[in-house]
Amino acid sequence: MKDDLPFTHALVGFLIAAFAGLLAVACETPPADSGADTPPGAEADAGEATDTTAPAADTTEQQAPDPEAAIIRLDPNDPNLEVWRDRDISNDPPREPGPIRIGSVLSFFGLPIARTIEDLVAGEVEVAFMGAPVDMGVGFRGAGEGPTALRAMRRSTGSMETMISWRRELTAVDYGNAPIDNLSTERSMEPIRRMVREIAETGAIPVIIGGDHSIEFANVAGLADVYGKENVGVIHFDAHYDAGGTRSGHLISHAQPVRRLVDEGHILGRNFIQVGLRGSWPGPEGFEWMRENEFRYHTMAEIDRDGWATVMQRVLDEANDGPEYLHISFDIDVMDPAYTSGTGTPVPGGLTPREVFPILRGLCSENNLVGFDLVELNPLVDPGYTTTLNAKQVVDECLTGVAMRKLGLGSRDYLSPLTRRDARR
Ligand SMILES: [Mn+2]
Repeated sequence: MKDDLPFTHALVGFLIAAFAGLLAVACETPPADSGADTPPGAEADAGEATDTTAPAADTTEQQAPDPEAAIIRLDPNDPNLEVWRDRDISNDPPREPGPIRIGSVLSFFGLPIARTIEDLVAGEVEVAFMGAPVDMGVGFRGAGEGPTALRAMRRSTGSMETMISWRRELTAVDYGNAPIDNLSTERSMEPIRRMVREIAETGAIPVIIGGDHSIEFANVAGLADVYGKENVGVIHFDAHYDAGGTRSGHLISHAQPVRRLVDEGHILGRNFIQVGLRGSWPGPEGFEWMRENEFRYHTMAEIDRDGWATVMQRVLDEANDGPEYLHISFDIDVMDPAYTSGTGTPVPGGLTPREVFPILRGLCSENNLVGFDLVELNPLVDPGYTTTLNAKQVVDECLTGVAMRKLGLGSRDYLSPLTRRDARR
């Protein structure tokens, strides 16, 4: 009998909590339309839909539940409250600044490692990879392992399409991972943004490997800090538009970075170009919001009707008709799940590698690329490493484009004469 007591207590506690919950629901007024959008059938979607159950302001005599009362606050007296924010380099041996080559340590594409801003400057680094292993923005584990998976991939770069090896043409390093709070997407944004800013301030291109798509906010805000608000355009490759409204009160998750960037004034809607949208989200409200904000977007429906060749030219032309600086945010789920099952919210009917690789070379060679992120790679659900392999190639094609531009070959049509039939002697 004694053993049953804790269970009885728990049961009573549960019943009280359940009753209080019912009461709270009964007291709630219907949610006001606050920009949150829920499409038909969104509940059944894989998790990027927004939540519209937030209580509206209550002016009646009935007491609305106080959302603050349910929040367990951070302990302000924890001596470790903020220490995670800075990368600890105190144990590094004294050395001259500059990129470090360490034989067997895994790094993106086997690149040398940089630890400090001084390393980036001394090495005249042009491209600095960084990991941003956030996965709370999806709501489950896995995307945070993306940087580790990509570092473990084979190191080869370049391809016979162009016969250009970006690793030979560009000075690139692995700048390590951004410090994040594993338990909070909100708290992780600032240190990622700071690290992006550090890299961009040296003139290098940050290539940020996620991590879930919440980091697009930190990445683009960090670039806008350096290049100026409204001076950066973004190509957002994604099955989802990621401009959802408030979600259980949260203003950042992998479904919301675009909305925050526009709402905070970092990027103008008309400088956002969305490619690959499909599935059940967003519904009409989301598309109306994009139209009001002058977004340019290309759905899979448009691609299916007009053909990829046509839509690809449209996107490349639109990218040339924008601000001086360009960031590309590439959600691996823009590609079809046949190629990218290893991601959190796959949607059938996506792009193929054959479609994605040339547009990335074109965009990265024709534009002044100042940032690139690859997000939503989840190696824990990637049997056969198919997704990781494609993710690596996505990054590779973009940097090939950057190298093409440096070599004066910046053109969407450029291919090596050696691999073109029409150039055969
Ligand atoms: Mn996304």
